[in-house]
Amino acid sequence: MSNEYISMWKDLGLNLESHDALLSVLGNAYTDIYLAQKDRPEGMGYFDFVMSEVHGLRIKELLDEKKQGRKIIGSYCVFVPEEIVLAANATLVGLCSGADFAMEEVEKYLPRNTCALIKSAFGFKLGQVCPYLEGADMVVGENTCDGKKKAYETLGSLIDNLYVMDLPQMKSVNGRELLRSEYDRFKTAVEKLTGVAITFDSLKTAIQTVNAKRSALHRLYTLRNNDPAPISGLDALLANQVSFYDNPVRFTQSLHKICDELETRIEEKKGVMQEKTPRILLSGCPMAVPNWKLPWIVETSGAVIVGEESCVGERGTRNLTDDSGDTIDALMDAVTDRYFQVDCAIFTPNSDRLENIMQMAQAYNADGVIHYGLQFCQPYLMESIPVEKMLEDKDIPCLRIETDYGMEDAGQLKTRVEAFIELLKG
Ligand code: BJ8
Repeated sequence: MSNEYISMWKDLGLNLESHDALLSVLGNAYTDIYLAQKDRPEGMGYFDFVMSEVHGLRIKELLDEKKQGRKIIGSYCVFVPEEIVLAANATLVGLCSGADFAMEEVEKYLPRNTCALIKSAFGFKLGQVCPYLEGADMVVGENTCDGKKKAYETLGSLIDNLYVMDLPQMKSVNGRELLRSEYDRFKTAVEKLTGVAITFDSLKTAIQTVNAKRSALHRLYTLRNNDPAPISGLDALLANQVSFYDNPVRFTQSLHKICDELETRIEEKKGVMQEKTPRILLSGCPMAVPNWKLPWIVETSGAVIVGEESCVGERGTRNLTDDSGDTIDALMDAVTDRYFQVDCAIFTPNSDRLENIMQMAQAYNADGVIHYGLQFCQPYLMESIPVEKMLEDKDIPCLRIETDYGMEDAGQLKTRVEAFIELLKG
């Protein structure tokens, strides 16, 4: 590890010993899960590099930007509009994490039966191992599920720059009004933080930048409907995960390069697995880095993942923001309308999600759906039952998985996934 990085982490207040331990676990998992895959597109080399530098070069870049006066805003949810952040000349980074850390400490602050995603966020804070969190000028929490909502009250006692955004629970006229007023309030807070007034032009440009990133991801998603699959689900998940950290313009260019390569692969009928490999749609809770357990189990059990109905996937990127408005007010409306379509399970009722799952299963020719619910995540575990029922009614097999970030259940999960894949082979 370069001395430059070590002093950078020290200056951020990281616990160097714990941070080393985390990086070593992350590096080993990446080697065993990602680098062990066969026939990966060459363009994935870019994402391998980004991941190898996720706490190094990327942090240095962000800190260099900070020296130039640019602010960093961290978020735990796809309801935080990147458009508004970019328009104020700030950078948005994802803070959700997909690994258990400092769990004993965490359980002094949160009940044991809290989902792994929330616990992980606390573990990374209490263990002082997240340079994104430590480097952020503002951390945005959101009133989504009860777990997060209440956890932010406690997180606010551990960090001094938490901003909490209220969110509607229903897709009603009032709900939409609440979202719009919360985005106005957020815009004002970001302007205050950055000292930059958001203008019509800066918001329009930001919308176009974020739309371009999402469109590149859409291109990737569409290419995955080919058989043989030109890219693994693990690698596509990685692209989605990296989209939360990377510079958006560079990310978009790199992803298009991979898509060019995938198009050639498709023409040559070259895939990561053989033709007619069972195709799985994953649906449910978001998978943050380094939460690769279930995709790894699925893709080492004889199936390929062809889509992610998740916030680290299509739920987070499906919709573009209309940039055709001719006033700042119209653009703020467009931002609101775009996010109001996100079909998170915190909404009630949430029938859009069922329709979107069905649409994705059909578009990607999925043979089956695996619903991924984190233990103690009531919104997604509750919704998994109507999801399964709807799919069964359409003769699409569904396997409901409930798990956490630990590896203790990996063997048992593999047995269930293998049995499901056998069923799909029929
Ligand atoms: S928009 S999915 S990113 S809230 S897993 S913390 S729901 S108990 S993450 Fe999410 Fe925004 Fe919705 Fe997406 Fe709660 Fe469930 Fe835990 Fe969750």
